[in-house]
Amino acid sequence: MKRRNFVAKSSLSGLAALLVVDIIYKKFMPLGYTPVALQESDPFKLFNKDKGMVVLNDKPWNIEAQAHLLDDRVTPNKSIFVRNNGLIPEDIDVDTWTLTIDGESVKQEKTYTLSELKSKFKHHTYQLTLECGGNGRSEFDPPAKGNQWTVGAVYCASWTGVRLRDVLEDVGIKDDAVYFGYHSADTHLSRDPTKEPISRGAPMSKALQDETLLAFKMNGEEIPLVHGYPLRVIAGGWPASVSGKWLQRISIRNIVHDGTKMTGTAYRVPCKPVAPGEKVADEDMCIIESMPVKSLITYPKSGAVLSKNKKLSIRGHAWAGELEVAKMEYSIDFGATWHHCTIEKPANRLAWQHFSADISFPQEGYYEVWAKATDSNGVSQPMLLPGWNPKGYLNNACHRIAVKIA
Ligand SMILES: Nc1nc2c(c(=O)[nH]1)N[C@H]1C(S)=C(S)[C@@H](COP(=O)(O)O)O[C@H]1N2
Ligand SMILES: [Mo]
Repeated sequence: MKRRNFVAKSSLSGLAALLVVDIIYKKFMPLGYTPVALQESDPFKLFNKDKGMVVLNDKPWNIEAQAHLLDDRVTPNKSIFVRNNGLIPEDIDVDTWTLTIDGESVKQEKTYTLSELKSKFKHHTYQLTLECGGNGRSEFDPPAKGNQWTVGAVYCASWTGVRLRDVLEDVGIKDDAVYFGYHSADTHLSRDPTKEPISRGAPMSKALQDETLLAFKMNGEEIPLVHGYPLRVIAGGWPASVSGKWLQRISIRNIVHDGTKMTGTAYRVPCKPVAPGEKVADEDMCIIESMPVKSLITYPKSGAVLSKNKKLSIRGHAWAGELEVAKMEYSIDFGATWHHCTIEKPANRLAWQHFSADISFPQEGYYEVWAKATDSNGVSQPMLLPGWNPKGYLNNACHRIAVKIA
């Protein structure tokens, strides 16, 4: 990994932001000098991540968790994956940070300071599952370009903020509004200020849900810089790309938002199933909305060795986009037979649900534990791969861990 490049290209204020505190005597610091704290540092330190996280890309930063790191009921920052399309903003000044609501379908454009947002509207806290649309991409064949996420691009944190709906009510929205689109402070990889790294959104029905927040806190604290400080739109249950970090502007559109990564193959899949590798016409691609049912065994870690005559207590989480998980099962015989897990109700709508089961193994040897969730519409996870699509989205195949009984 080219860590040195990263440091050299960052401005001094950017470095200060990463250090979290100001460099007091920065006027005496030699030009081009890298502070010791950063020389010694690595992405895990920069972003406060667990050493077990896996860096998939450093330009831009993309870092994923592993199943066993996601064992907490509410994911702590150290295990939260990082997905950036561009460069993390530098020089964030919360005192001058504003959010503007504009677009064809607002009665009149309006701008709020952060403190206005916080004081004018009621605060709400929800646990919300965010999964990258490309989570699981690494398994598709033919392979899809992009970050090769395995299973770790998902988390459920607790978010506190104001409802987007309440703010939109205050602004005044016209009857022809169909979509919202976000605009953020991150920089395009080319550093071209006229280009946005990403600008996505969702239909008004999603904007108006109780749980769609303009969040300023994650897990009860300021949102970490890399996760969108100081303001982020959060749309749980939808591809996490809808949850714009470093939020500066929301446009209320009278058309489907046409921002960067809303068109072509970006976050879109064939409307009807296609054969692997098949070319799909643009008009036959549909925008991903609610994410599919999925689950993750977070304990034990794959590769666990157990002694005979002992029961294994597995646990993990399951989620189903905008739906609830109705049933959770496990198999130790490659899906030939399935057994019930206990599945809890979600803390709130769009939060992942916790499951557990006690498993007995008939004899010594190698086993795989497979986990399968079924949503409230009766739709289950596929055992291996779901439908192929050009960019490798929506892989919700059953999670599998290896267990040895010795
Ligand atoms: N401004 C901005 N928002 C963004 C992105 C980005 O690159 N820039 N990436 C999106 C994508 S594709 C994902 S999967 C999530 C990742 O959120 P996380 O880094 O908190 O895990 O943020 C979304 N919001
Ligand atoms: Mo994503």
